[in-house]
This record gives sequence, C-alpha cells and structure tokens, in this order.
Amino acid sequence: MTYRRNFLKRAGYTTISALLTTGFLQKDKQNENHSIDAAMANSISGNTPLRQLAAAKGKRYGTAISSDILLKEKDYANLIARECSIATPNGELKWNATEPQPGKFTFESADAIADFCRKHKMELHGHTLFWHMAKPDWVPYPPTLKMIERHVKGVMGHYRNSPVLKSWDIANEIIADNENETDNATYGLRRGVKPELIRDLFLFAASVDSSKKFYLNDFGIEGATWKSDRFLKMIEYLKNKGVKIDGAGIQSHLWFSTAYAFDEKGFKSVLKRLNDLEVKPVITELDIIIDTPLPDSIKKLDQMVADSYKRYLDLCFAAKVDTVITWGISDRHTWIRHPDWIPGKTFRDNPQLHRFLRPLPFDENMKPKLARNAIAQAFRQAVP
Ligand code: 9MR
Repeated sequence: MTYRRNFLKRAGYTTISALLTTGFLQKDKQNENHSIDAAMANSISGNTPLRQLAAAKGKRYGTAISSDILLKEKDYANLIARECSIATPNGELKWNATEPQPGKFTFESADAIADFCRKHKMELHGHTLFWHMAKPDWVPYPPTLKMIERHVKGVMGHYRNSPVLKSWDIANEIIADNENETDNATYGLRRGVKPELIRDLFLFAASVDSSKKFYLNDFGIEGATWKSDRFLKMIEYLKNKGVKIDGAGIQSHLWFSTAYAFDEKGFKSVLKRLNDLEVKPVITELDIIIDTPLPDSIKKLDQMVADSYKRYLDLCFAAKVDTVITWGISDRHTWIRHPDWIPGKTFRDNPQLHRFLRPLPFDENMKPKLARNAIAQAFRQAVP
C-alpha cells in the first residue's frame, strides 16, 4: 500500500513535464532518426545478443533478476543468460532479505543469483544497503548508526571477494518526492535523514570494501525537477566531504505520453552536472509506461514504447552512459503489472487497459518486441 502511494507520486513527475510544450513521442522532423522504422526493426529482431552489441561499444546491458523465477522458469533463465552482461537482484540483497533478524545474516537467494552470474559471465550490481521500503520491522527509519555499521559490514563483507559483484547502490531513494516531505530544504532528504548519516554510511562502506563502485540511486531525476536538483546537491555534498561516490543510479521508471513532454533539455542538464561532478550516470531500473491517450492497438503501443526507448537511450549514450539495466526483461514479470502496484488511476480503475502495460523489451512469451530492437539499434549506433 505504501508502495503504491510511492508509485503514484512518481506520476507527479510526469505531471510536471506535462507543463512543457512538445511531446517526447510527437515526432518532429529533426528527430525522426530516433524512432525505429518497423521494417528495419523486424529485419534486425535477429540474433545478436544485446550483451554482445553493448560490449562492442564498451557498454553493458542487463536486467533485474529474481532468484525464485530463475529456478522455476528455464526460458527466463536462458533469455537472461543470452542477452545480459549484468544483473541486479530484484529483492535478494535488500535489508529485509539479508538481515531479517538483528545481526543474523542470510545470503542463500542472493548467492544463487551470484552463482548464476558467475556461470554466465555476467556482472552483479548490489542493490541496496539502505532503503526505507525494504527494511525489516525491527529497523527504524532512519536506522541508527550502529545498525547501519553492522549491516554494511555483514552484507558488503560477504561479497568482498566476489568475482562478479562490482558495484553497490549504497543508498536508495533517500531524496523526498517534494518539499512537503522533507525537513531539509537543501538536500531534500526524507524526513529524519541527515546528510551526515548518509556520509557515514558511505564511509562505512568504503572501510569495508572500497574496491567496488559506489552509487546513489533514485527515481524521478530524469529531468530538471525539485528532486533532481536535491539529488545532485546531495552528490555534491558527498564529494565535498571527500566521500567515495562513483556513480549516480538514474532508475528511469519512465512515463511518456503524446499529451505531455519528456524534459529532454532538463535531463541533459542533469547529465552535464553529473559529468562536472565526475560522477558517472548509470541507468539502473529502466522500464517505460505509455500514459493516456492510448493508441488503438498493441502494435502501435509497442512502437511508442520502442521509440521512447530509442530516444531515451540515444540521449544517454550521447552523454557516455555505459550501463543500461532494465527492471526486468519480459512483460511476464514486471512490477508494473503486480496487482498492488498497477500505476496511475486510469490503469488501476480500468483492468481492460492492463494489457497496455508493456514496459520491457520482451513479451510474456519471451519473444523480442520492438523495444528490444530499439535497444539493439541504440547500442549499434552508439559512439564507443
Ligand atoms: O520490483 C521490486 C519488487 O518486486 C519488490 O517487491 C519491491 C520491494 O522490495 O521492490 C521493487 O523494486 C524497486 C527497487 O528496489 C527500487 N526502485 C523501484 C523498484 C520498483 O518498485
């Protein structure tokens, strides 16, 4: 329930974009090369795995991955092994999964994913040490410094020598959604969280294993918003404190519509500010919803999703993004279709519209969609 509320706030981000004038999906002459031509798309639906196309440009493609589905569904496991060079555990590394009781750590399901990655020569992205939505009941928010220290030591320590785990979302979604939900105007941190606590969290992490890349991960920062500004200020604060922070996780749970614009200019400025801060942008949780007005067929919808992927990734690759992780790989398993989290009032109140929730590159049968081809084309066209 809380999660649903949280998601609904994400829609607020698109409402802000709605104030702008040109639609991300409205084709204009100058940008026509961003959209993928259907005939061409079909001809390249082909065989080269995304991981290979990405690697040719020095990049990585991956997905969020669930250990229980991995065990149950062979086609899911095979598809991920074929297409991906990196994976993020969907929930297996979160606090509620790794330390359900104080000081009692368990890594069975996360290790199953790490083994899968090792077997298929994939990297693993550690998600996440600190998140208000995935903590066991015994942990308050924010947790005490002592709890944080023990948790970070326990979890990062377990993967210190892992041959596959190369990066951590040290903290996830610490920025409030708007100014009414924070008592910290400068950094916009969720109520109760102090910048010093986040600094100490990063410092603990560095004292356990500084060989990994450290990210601050968040959503709703794909444009010039109140939130992206606070996110960037928080990164700047950490840099000024001499804290190790290598990357900004830009989740990219995106909503696009012909009725309102994507803040392309604002997002470019976010990427530029990250570049100035010498912090690498990483696309950590990409999926795309097309909001109303909906087209009259799934085919057209899939084309809109694909065009959105292409234009978004073209923009990212122009800013030298080298890692793209989608939040799932197939529409069979997307959090967006989970009954608790069906997004937005329109979709929630109209079950007949749920079939228009097709946010990922492969369909329910693990068949490639136009979105998969759009990702492939973006990798092919990227300048290494
Ligand atoms: O997709 C994830 C869902 O299966 C989990 O139940 C949920 C709570 O742990 O987290 C979801 O993943 C979220 C991610 O960890 C952080 N950003 C938003 C993601 C989608 O809700």
